[in-house]
Amino acid sequence: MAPDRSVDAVVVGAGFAGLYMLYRLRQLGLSAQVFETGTGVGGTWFWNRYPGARCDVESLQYSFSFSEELQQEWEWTERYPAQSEILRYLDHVADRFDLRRDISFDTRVTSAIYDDAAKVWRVETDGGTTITARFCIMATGALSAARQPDIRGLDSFAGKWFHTGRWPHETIDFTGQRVAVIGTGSSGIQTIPVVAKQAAHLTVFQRTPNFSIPAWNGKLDAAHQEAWKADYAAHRVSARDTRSGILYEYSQRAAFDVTAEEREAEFERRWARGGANFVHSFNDIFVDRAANDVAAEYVRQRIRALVTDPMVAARLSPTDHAIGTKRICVDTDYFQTYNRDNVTLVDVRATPIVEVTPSGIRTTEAEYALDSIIFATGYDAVTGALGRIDIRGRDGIALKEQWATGPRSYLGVAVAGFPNLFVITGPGSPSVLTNVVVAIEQHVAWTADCLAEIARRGAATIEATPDAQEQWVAHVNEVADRTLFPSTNSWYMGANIPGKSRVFLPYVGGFGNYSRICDEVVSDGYRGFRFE
Ligand code: N01
Repeated sequence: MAPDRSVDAVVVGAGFAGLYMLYRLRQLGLSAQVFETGTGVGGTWFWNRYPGARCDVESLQYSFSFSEELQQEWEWTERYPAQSEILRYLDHVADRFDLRRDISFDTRVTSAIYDDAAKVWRVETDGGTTITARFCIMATGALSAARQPDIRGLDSFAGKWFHTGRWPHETIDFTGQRVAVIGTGSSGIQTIPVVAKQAAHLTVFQRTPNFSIPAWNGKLDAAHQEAWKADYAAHRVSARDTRSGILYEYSQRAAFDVTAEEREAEFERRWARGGANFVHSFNDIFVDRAANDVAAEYVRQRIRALVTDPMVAARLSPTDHAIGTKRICVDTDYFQTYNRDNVTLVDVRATPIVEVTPSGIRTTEAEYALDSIIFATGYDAVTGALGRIDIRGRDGIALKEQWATGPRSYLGVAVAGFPNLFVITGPGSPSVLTNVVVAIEQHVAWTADCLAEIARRGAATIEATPDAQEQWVAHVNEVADRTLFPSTNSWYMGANIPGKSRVFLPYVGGFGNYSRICDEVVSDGYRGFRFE
């Protein structure tokens, strides 16, 4: 079929990644079309409107650095930004840089097929549009493909049900209702305390307890914001040199280099400061089980102190995984919420959910009458959004088939056999282990520079070589195997999706190291890539 239109680049997604990519494409003088499923910009932050939704990276760091004017003019109000504030920020970015005119909203890309003869990507949408583009850039997000577990009987439920990652736009008021939350990851842990305050009764269905550190969120001090902004560029440079793209206090000491009292004091200090900084208390927490155990035990001790009922405290205490190997949660009053009279914790590992009935949820032990069910059951992470698009490279090979035994990419941004395809924060890059805005800016800038290089060389395409890809995949796995991450059944490992291969999805070698590798690849004449 003849395409409706032809552009230089198609971008899929208008979240942080898609917006910045569009900005950079325009700077290169390239024509671009962005497709976005939502009716507005924001990506993950457009959809995650659940009560309590908030970022656990601090506002002043979880923001774009590419425009000095933007970072100076935007005023953050809280230490950790609420979803509504991030969305306002992204709306402001879209308006300020006049980005909307190249974005088609309410449009899902269904396929992207490479035409080898014409050397273009043929992109189709659910609205029936076909567009061709030399470059296809996937800005589809690592945590955007919401996962709804297949629980028998859900269709029969007479009440309402929601997924945290696909929250409706109207205000949902749970006042007076009997509400269930299924799932106790970051989303569940944020929404539970807020919903508990509204609902007549809240029942939490927990399969695996999680480690969580208090956020101690609050209003951002104006003087602090001003001082930070006075030195913004330098803060950004320092952040980019760290392991996770965030200015945490990364300890240089190992847990057993200090006495038990010093260790305890360090955990106390970090707990009092709040946030994910806690897991950097010592530099061996992610690699040494004994070091990890002492940090984990400190948190369990805190849970026991916060939760009045010792049985409930025990149920809330994680013992099946090393702290940090599932994404550490950051909360406001999470554990204390279980001291409320209107909150019940159900351990669905001990008494699994059998079915949803018209009036509620039935476990192997009891039936719970409900008006609403909230699924905080997570995502088909990192590869899920790509898997929902029919992406085919040379010779019609499907990305999904090529990745059936685990994703294979070069630097997490390019895939052998898929010329001129770029994946922003793809598998095999630091992505979800970092401040994702920092990771996005680095990938987008790298991609933009690459497009400029293609033009300079007068090349038609760029493509990762199979050898470079295999070496990168081996390196990604080798680095992961030096840590405790693969020991845990987490979404980082694809373990939350039935049938998904067990591979550690992101690159754990550290953001600073990773971006140096990307720069070296470039200064080495795009080592591992082939221009045609
Ligand atoms: O998802 P999750 P999430 N029956 O996969 C449970 C980011 N994020 O949306 O562990 C019963 O972590 C599942 O149990 P188990 C952040 O990176 C950031 O909470 O598989 N339970 C688990 O408890 C985060 O890590 C922020 O045994 C079921 C939960 O559902 C990532 O997004 C806020 C079940 C899913 O937890 C994902 O977080 C929110 C079933 N059938 C999210 N299926 C901040 O910045 C699943 N579960 C603060």
